[in-house]
Amino acid sequence: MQLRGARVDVRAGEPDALEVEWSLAADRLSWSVANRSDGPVAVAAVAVVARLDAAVEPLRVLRHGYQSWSPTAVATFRVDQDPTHHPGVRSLPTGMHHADWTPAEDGELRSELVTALRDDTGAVLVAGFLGGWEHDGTFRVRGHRDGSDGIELWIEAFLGGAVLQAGERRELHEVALTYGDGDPSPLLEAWAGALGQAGHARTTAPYQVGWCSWYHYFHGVTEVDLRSNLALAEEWPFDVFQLDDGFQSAIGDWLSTNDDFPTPIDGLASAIAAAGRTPGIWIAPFLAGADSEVAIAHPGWLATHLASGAPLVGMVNEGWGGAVNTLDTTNPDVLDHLESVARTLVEAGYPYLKLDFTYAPSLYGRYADPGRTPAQRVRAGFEAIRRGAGDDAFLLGCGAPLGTAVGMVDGMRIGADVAPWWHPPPDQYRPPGHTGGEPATVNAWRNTLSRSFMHRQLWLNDPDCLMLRTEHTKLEPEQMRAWALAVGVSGGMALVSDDLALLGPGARTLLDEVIALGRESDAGTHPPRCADLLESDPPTRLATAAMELVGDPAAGLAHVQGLLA
Ligand code: 9PG
Repeated sequence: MQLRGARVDVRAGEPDALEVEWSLAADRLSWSVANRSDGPVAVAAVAVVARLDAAVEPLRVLRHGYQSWSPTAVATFRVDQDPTHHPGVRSLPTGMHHADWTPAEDGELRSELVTALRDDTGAVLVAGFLGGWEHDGTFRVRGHRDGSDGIELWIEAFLGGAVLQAGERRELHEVALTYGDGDPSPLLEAWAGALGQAGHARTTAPYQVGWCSWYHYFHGVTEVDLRSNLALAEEWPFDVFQLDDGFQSAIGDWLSTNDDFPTPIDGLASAIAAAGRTPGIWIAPFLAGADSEVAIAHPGWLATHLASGAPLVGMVNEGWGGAVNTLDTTNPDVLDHLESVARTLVEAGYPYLKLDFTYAPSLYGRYADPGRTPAQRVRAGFEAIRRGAGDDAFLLGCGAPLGTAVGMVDGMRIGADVAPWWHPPPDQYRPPGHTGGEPATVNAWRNTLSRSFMHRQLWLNDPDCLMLRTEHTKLEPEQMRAWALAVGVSGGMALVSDDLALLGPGARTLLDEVIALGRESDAGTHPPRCADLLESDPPTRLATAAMELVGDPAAGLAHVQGLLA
């Protein structure tokens, strides 16, 4: 497989006003875009269209998802479709899973930030952007426009309509190209290492063991629940004790609690610290409900819909009473506010912050500074939070466009939410065309295996929580165990999310097993590798030097073989 530069494609208000300088070497694309006109130009995307010569089909393509929850797995060119190529697709629920939420072309496959291609001879190409904070990067595999049966690889810098002023030139993130044979894992690791180096990735936090309130109590959590689990935690090896969604007085008002939490946030942190645990707390920093004090006091802080001028919806969530809006992270006052919220939370006693729904400012809309790309808007929010939280805080990204957060977060959710079921039940909401991003343990399994190469190259992978209970769950005991083993072998963060009162000695033994597997994997010289990454969706295998997880994700069964089994 060889890549030859062919041409440039620009999507912009005035494409002829733009000059793209590019050089495509064997191992790297370097490029920039400039506005050569005497007026502003809005730029949607700039692409170098390369020919993929001598690829023997069928061509396998790793479709890497845009944000934490977006499914990442193999697809076959000319067989599979992009999920947006589906009737009934609506913008928000599917748009949150791509940089560019306009539907893909018929037959095109796309991958965000990085991709791995393997042809029928076993030849492998891994292509990955070496940055994700100035703009997003998307790979599109397409047939030739001329109707010949060749293949094009579009390497696209997505600027999302950012306005370039007259004469303005922007460097675009370089793209690394590497070639191999068979298993793409070493190349993916090397790319992640190079991106991590370019972005000063935070990869040295200790292995994390903890408790999280979400996957048993969900929105209904109360202070009584928090304190009763804290009282039972003495027997458990948790460091962090993290309160999730449900404590806040409103989405956007993170410093005040609701009626189910009579104690203010600093008092809750003191209670956790007094029990010898590190207090952690969840926020969705870039969202604000219409009923929040922040939105009422500062209506001008919200991003807006381009057409209607109404506040820009960032999420629709039944547990929050419906739609909530998006803060404008190009407004300096908003950034000051975010910095202050983070500082206040750390000062209140929370050195661990889970930052959720952070894709929101990437959404298409009107923002105070039209010159910022979607990636820059998200990045600015992360930077403000890091400024406020300080260098020592552990920040966990969630719902995050992955490339925007390198160097900002210590941990990153790399898959969909687990749930107390393996496959999504038939009545669970699934965005049309988009399966694999909705809460279900099989969806967490998929990305835990397929994104394993990021662990300790870009951050600590957070595969999502363990659920060890055998009541109040639709997970079969074997499924609960299969997921726990995957978390262990991944080497990623190990957080329990049960009412501890439901757990007996068996759960404790399993957690100890997970931690032993996890510490062994986490100490390896390279991240665990997924042998069937380009063969199976979901993948079934994940190996370190010492052990291998072998699973049947259709059934939710797994075992570990090797030294520690
Ligand atoms: C709290 C939860 C937990 C969880 C997060 C996130 O696509 N969705 O509709 C969707 C909703 C919620 C969600 C993920 C996806 O969960 O991942 O750990 O913190 O928020 O509300």
